[in-house]
Amino acid sequence: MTETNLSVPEIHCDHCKMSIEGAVGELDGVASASVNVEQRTVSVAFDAPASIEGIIGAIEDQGYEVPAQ
Ligand SMILES: [Cu+2]
Repeated sequence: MTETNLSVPEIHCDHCKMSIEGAVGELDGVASASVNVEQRTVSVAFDAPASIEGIIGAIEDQGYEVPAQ
């Protein structure tokens, strides 16, 4: 299991939290996805076939920019 903590500065409310947790959480291989609104971070635990790139893509598909970490 890989755990990552991504900084997503555009996160600002519970809607962001629901959108991102929903999109990342449904990816194959993702065990858990948790947004911290105050810290503007997304914590993800995953195994293959999920990947960092795929997780970032899912967040971007929800309309959030994910800066280089
Ligand atoms: Cu929001």
